[in-house]
Amino acid sequence: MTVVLTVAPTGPIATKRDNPNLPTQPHEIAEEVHAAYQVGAAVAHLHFRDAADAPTANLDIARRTVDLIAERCPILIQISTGVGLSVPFEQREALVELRPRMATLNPCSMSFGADEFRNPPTDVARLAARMHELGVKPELEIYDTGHLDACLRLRDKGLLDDEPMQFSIVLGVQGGMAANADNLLTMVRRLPEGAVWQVIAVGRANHELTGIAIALGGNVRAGLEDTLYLRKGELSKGNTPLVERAAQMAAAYNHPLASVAETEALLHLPSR
Ligand code: KMH
Ligand code: ZN
Repeated sequence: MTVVLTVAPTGPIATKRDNPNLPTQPHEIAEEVHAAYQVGAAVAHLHFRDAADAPTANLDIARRTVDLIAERCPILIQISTGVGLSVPFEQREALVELRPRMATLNPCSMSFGADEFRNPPTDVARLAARMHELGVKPELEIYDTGHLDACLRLRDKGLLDDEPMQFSIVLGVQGGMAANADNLLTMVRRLPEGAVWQVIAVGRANHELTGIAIALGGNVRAGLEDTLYLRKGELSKGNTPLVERAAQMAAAYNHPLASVAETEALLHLPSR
């Protein structure tokens, strides 16, 4: 049983004030992704920042970052269409025009900490259809049981590539499910037959839930998007210590990390 390890180096919320090792600029992100690839990550989940470090869907910045990564390693690129809470949906959805191998699809609006994450149903359906047209594999971000149901409705309307469906079970966002094993198990049990899934455990429970997900046969994500700390009170010195820790956990459970080629095959990624 292999584990697909995704690095999420940046995210939409944290700043260098929260952790000075957060990569925000294209060359910084590319260096961190390359280091993650070298310790076993097969997928890079990307958010972009402008010159002032604010979240952006700017296509030039996105293209530059993806190119810098491609110069360094063949890791699979997954662009976040979540982008940032203040970025309009029309800008977010344009990122899939770059035709990354994968992109996230957030099916529902929700509270997100003190803010709102707006994913109106008609916009989500349009983005799903466009990703389907472009051959961009969706990673479905589910923060609650109703989000899974929304994805199944999109599938039933023929708007999703369901061979196989790929889910991120997101735990620990204030506004979504709390980060505990009970919620993770509930979601895993509800997934459709044949689905591929990973856990995204935000905050303090990141380490424990990553371990539980590996034990259950799931995939995992590691990086500063999900936790800024290696352990309580100790900021992670970049993404590599978090990615290494997840890789070590997979090794301890005897679940080898999936290579890029194995991940492409597992997810039936359309070739480029
Ligand atoms: N930031 C995570 C809570 C996305 O980028 O589309 C969820 C996430 C979603 O990674
Ligand atoms: Zn993200």
